[in-house]
Amino acid sequence: PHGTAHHGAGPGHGTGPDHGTGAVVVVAAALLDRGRLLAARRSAPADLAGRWELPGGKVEPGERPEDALVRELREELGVEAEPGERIPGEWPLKPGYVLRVWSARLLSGDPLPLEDHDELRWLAPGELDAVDWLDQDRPAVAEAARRLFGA
Ligand code: 523
Repeated sequence: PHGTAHHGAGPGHGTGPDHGTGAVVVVAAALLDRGRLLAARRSAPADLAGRWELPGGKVEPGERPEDALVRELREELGVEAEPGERIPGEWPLKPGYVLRVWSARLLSGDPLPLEDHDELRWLAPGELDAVDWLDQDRPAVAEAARRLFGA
């Protein structure tokens, strides 16, 4: 999450624009392994710390969203993952930022909270309400669960 685009780059400047609205696209993974979904607890910033999210980050200029997803999972969790289907929908974050979600399959590595997180949990389909998701992630998690778990 510490690429060149992140220093002083505001919405629509430098960081991967959404072709259409000008919003910055934040990609996140519904990362699956053995039928469970990974939830990650944010350690920063203060207003988000302690809440749980689908891991991901901002798309950099010229970067494909799927590539951004792979990069973020490598940086933040130390794993290799393969993006799958896009979860239909787009969820507003702070002004000028939108969240888009892809399913992803764990290829190798055991996720560790290397950056941005202080705890990780693999959730079985019946456990999705067990963590305090960020408000903006809730509808994305629900849609991902519907599609991936038939929940
Ligand atoms: N969210 C969010 N949910 C969610 C993600 C991956 C991100 O609400 N599942 C928000 C949190 C931030 C913004 O989107 O307001 C950017 O996410 P962040 O900080 O994880 O993106 P990075 O890692 O690209 O950003 P830097 O650490 O600043 O480089």
